[in-house]
Amino acid sequence: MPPQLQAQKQTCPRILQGDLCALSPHVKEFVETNITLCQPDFLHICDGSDEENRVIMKHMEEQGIVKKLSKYENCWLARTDPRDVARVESRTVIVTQEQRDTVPTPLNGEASQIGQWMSPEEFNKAVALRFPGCMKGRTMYVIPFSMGPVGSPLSKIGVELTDSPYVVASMRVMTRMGTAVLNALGTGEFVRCLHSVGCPLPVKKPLVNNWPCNPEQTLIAHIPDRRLIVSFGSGYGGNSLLGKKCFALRIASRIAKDEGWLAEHMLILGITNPAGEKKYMAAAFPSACGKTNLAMLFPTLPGWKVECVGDDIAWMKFDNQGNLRAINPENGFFGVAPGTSAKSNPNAMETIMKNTVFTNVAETSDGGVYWEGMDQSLPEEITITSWKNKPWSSKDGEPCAHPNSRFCAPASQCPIIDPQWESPEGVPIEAIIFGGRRPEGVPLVYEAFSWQHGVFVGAAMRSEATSAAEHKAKVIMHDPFAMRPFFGYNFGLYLSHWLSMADRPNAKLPKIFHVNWFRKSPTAGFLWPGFGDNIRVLDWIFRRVNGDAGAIPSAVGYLPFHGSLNLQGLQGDVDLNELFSLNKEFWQKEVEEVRKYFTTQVNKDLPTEVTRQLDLLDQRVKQM
Ligand code: TSX
Ligand code: MN
Repeated sequence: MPPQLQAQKQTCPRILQGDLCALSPHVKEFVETNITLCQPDFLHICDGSDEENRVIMKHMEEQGIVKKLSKYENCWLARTDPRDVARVESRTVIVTQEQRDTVPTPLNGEASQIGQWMSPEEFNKAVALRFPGCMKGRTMYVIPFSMGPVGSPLSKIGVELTDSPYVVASMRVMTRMGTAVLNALGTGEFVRCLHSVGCPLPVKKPLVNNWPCNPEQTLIAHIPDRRLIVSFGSGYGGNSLLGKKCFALRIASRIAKDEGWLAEHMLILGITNPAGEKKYMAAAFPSACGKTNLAMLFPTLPGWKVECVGDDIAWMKFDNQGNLRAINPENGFFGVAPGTSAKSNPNAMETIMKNTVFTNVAETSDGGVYWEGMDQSLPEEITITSWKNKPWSSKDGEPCAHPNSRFCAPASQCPIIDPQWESPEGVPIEAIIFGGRRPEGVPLVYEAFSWQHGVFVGAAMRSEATSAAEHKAKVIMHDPFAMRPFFGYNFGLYLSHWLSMADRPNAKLPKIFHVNWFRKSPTAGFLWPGFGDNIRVLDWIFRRVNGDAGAIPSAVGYLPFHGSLNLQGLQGDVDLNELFSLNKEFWQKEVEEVRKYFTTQVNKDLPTEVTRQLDLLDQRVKQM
């Protein structure tokens, strides 16, 4: 312990719940060290019970942090400080001895777009500037949590210390939390997670919406070598629910590299054909592609059934039989609310009717929720209060809900949750799907020629996004494997790790596909109806995996053979020629853009096999 901390007055917090001495020595030491550092007035060791949750929600209600939504059962609305509404990439870092362990060194001293490094020295300084006394006047909650079903060989345990009751309530939904986890942990290893909103009491400035945060000093740091996550200044989502992006993606991707498995930003779905045959697929999409909607698809093709295992993260490991087994490490959905409707995702709408924490959505005068794209007309007498807690009318020109507003709901409540979703051995993945929002040039679906080609397809992923907040223009951004903000180590090494799966002696490598629901015609709108009709694409993928759907090789990969996509009963007509057309000039530009990205951003860490796959694509495009 640094001497300046030793000199500080040692005070013991009053214990509100739990028994410090009953914790395993490692957990106890982690808690005590951070009590000394953060100096909370109270300590609460979470047991995960209903009663505990009831008390915490009531306590937050009294403090004006959340409001009960009378229209539903046990649903709550939180409004944040408008400065704390999203993950902050600019303040998210990975701490390693060498910079190159975190990020590839870009060419010509450019800044890396695939992660941010901080040195251990700088990290120590940053902690010393922020954490001493940061929980004064507050309660430190100890949250033991399991990512994955408690006791599964694929699961991992974490302990989050936080001074935010909102985090406790959300972690209870998003993870398995409480006494059962401490029992499963025993004296074993766990990921250490420390979180503070960075607002000791009494507050220096009045709070906005009773939402404590410290945007000037926000920092989310990951120390993979120490299996440690340290987050300060933000109470929001991925910044504060440390089991999710910080643990299940960034830290887990590093653990997965060390242990020979994959931690990915992927949904997992089960799909059953009319003959009753079932397969599981995993899919990675950048934001704004409707990942949660696909995870809960309501198919338009008769006889098909889709069931949901997870909507965001997949942990996948080859078993002894060589099958790729996947679990969803999460226990809930932390989904974007705007755009979710009875049309786009009826299953999500049903999931969020009880036991759900909403954040930054609008509220109706009858105690319900509302947002853009909910697609529900309201009775005339109902009025709306915006996420900023102001009366709202559609003429205001501002959205009623924040575009990044969320629902946080238990996965078990999803009407189509898969019967195997908590299976400790995981579900067998037979297809991996990459996708992007590509208005131009990229066909509805194609299949990679090989595992190596598939890894290249993942590495070359791009998607349309609204660029930084300053300008609203749409740009096509690189988002390899939909992991750009979530890599826990050097992306070049990550690619080598993916390629190395092909060297496993008995691995049954899933086929890899790329889909694009968002191609537009030069004259009119979207070429593909999307949503429930995406089952037609999944059906083709299903039959490709079984070896009974036709395909023709093209420059980019295998395309569906003419007539092999089931279009029976499709409302309106689809211009298949346009939807699948390949344009030589477009793909030449795409190759050059991807080459530029690989050369400048991945530089010396790009595996030669990925360069080879790019060269092969280049040659095939030249022969078009
Ligand atoms: O989620 C979407 N999916 C996947 C569904 C399983 N969205 C919404 C994206 C925003 C998060 C889509 N939007 C999809 C899609 O497949 N496709 C589109 C584009 C689109 C929008 C509207 C129509 C067609 C395509 N048609 C009409 O509105 C009638
Ligand atoms: Mn996500």
